[in-house]
Amino acid sequence: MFTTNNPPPPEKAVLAGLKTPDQDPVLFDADLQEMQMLCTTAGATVSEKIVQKREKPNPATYIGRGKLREVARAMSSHKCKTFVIDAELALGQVHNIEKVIKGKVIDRSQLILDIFAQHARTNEARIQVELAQMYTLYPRLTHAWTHFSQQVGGIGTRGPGEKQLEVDRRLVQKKISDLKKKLARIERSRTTQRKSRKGTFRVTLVGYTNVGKSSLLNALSGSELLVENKLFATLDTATRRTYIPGTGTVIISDTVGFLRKLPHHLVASFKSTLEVVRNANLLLIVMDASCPWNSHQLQTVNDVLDDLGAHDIQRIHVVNKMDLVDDALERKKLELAFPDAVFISAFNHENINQLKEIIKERINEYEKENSIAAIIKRKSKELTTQQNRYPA
Ligand SMILES: Nc1nc2c(ncn2[C@@H]2O[C@H](COP(=O)(O)OP(=O)(O)OP(=O)(O)O)[C@@H](O)[C@H]2O)c(=O)[nH]1
Ligand SMILES: [Mg+2]
Repeated sequence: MFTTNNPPPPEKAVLAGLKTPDQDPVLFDADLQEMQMLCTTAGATVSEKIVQKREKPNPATYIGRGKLREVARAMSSHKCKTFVIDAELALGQVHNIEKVIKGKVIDRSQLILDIFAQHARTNEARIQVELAQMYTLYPRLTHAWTHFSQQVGGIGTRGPGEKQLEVDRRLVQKKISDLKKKLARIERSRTTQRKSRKGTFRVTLVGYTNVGKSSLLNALSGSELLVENKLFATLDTATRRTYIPGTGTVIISDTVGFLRKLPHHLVASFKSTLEVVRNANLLLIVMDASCPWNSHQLQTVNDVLDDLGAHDIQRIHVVNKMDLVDDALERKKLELAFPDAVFISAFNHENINQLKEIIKERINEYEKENSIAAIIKRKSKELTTQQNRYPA
């Protein structure tokens, strides 16, 4: 008997988005294109994109019922069973949509969680993804039972149902607390490692997903971290030591990429991984020169950094993938849009030495400021001792 090891054909999906009058049209296009890239990353090809213009979402089905029937027709003509929607759906909406399309519907959070689950390689990343899944499951559990008792109602839906809900909720709560304990243990061992590296200057790479953070870490340190044309290729913090001529060794860390409308449970679960952002002496904010909405992406990055409490850490803006911009006018536009940035290519090493030079200057300034701060601290301590010895 012959067996073939061909991988299964990619799952097909119909993708839809809702355009409301209060939305920025540029951001709407960016979001929909991003959803398509998320689908590809998750392993599905988008057979058709459907856009509905509406004043506001339909509370029962999110997009209108007529449009939903159009989705169902598209799914049947493309022979696909998956409908992906650029929205956060309530469980009731999931049920109502699935009844019409006779297939499964996936919302933005679910799609992102699925990618994170596929890409989690280390123990810590797996625990963080599981924690985010539990956080998502918890309110849905309550909703599922409430929904059930409202729908069926009356005799038979009280006692045992409520008890079952209580049992399920307690199980999820217990799981959440176990996962948090495991993460705390990993975090403690990381704090010990960090203490042993105390004194070395710490540079952390941050930025939107797929802009080339891991590629830049490789270019700066000669490492070979995984680089992929996929969203969220990196979920773990990789740390490397590298030599910056004129100053010595620095520690450079790579981080998980950011995304607009990232499910907040996910950010909460990845907080300990992102500690490396708060503990940095210098942030390199990496951007993609070839992305038409890079300034919107920068806004998202700044918002997440504020959320993480990293607003006062000094930063260098780095515009990467300059090898993809040959047009002189386009280069000029980028220089005007990001006047204080360094323009590089991690791919062909354009301006990597210039970037190292700028990092060196920042380290020198930091050390100067630190030594001035140390002198002020020492002098004020001496003054206090003197005042205590010779009170007026
Ligand atoms: N042309 C070009 N492509 C680049 C450059 N830097 C990175 N890339 C490509 O961009 C894609 C993403 O690169 P990564 O380094 O994985 O990006 P990342 O920011 O670490 O992505 P995530 O970990 O998924 O958030 C890959 O296909 C890289 O080959 C560059 O300077 N020029
Ligand atoms: Mg990466």
